[in-house]
Amino acid sequence: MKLAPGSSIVILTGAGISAESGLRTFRAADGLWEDHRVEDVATPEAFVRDPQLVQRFYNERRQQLKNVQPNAAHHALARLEREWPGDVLVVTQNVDDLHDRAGSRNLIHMHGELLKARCLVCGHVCSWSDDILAESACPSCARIGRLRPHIVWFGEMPLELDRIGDALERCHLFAAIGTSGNVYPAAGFVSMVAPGTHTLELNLDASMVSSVFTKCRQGRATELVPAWVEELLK
Ligand code: BV8
Repeated sequence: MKLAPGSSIVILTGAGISAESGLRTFRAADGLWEDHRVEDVATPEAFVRDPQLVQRFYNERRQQLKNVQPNAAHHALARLEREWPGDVLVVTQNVDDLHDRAGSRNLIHMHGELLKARCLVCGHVCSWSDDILAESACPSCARIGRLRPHIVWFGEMPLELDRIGDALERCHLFAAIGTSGNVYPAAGFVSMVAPGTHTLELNLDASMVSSVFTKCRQGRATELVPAWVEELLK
């Protein structure tokens, strides 16, 4: 793929880019956690109904982050951002910190971050690497037991959609990596780019929106992504 230097690139990533780091994807676990459908745990209603269950779901996943590392695909995207003579924006659906640890800076976590907590009283968002407990206090307003994961649940508004929409309209290349195209509005991004924009899907299997992309490559992210970055930078 030949792209003029200075072209801008937007890359959407999903759970598949973190799979080879050992973090389970949603579909692989057929969307189940402790016999609950993820869609039933990752919702504001679930948090009201059973806050301890929802906190435990995120506390366990937050703890998991301490045992995993970014993989070659995360590192390749950070290299692309450093070496490409144009804008590179990574928009991730993932709530892990693997892109951050790989060195991606121009990065949007559109579904929030496991390593952040948000206060239900004052709205303060802070870094949070341990369990969120009933006795946890907000560092800003000091309220006890009013912290939630800074995560976008189903039915909630994803973050920074305006900034993402602008980048999609302006980009010359849109790539989606490791996402099944089930979850909106992320799955609709490929249809938001300007006519004539190159679109590429890198994924283990076909996704729900593969037919919309001008090019699809199937395989593991740790193989496809470094090879694709090498091709672009050549
Ligand atoms: C919104 C944080 C309005 C949580 C997530 C009914 C009621 C309410 C809402 C809806 C409804 N019907 C539809 C909706 C909209 C809903 C939605 O899309 N639901 C789906 C289930 C139908 N969306 C929302 O609610 C969103 N908000 O709509 O608000 C709105 C609309 C427009 C504009 C403004 C406002 C909010 C969605 C965010 C939910 N939160 N994450 C948490 O993590 O706990 S979503 C969560 O699931 C992930 O973040 C991720 O986005 C999604 C999982 O998707 P993927 O990342 O694609 O992962 P998946 O496992 O599915 O696929 C992995 C892929 O990788 C596979 O294809 C596989 O082949 C591939 N793969 C595997 N291994 C590898 C690999 N590829 C390469 N290499 C490998 N090694």
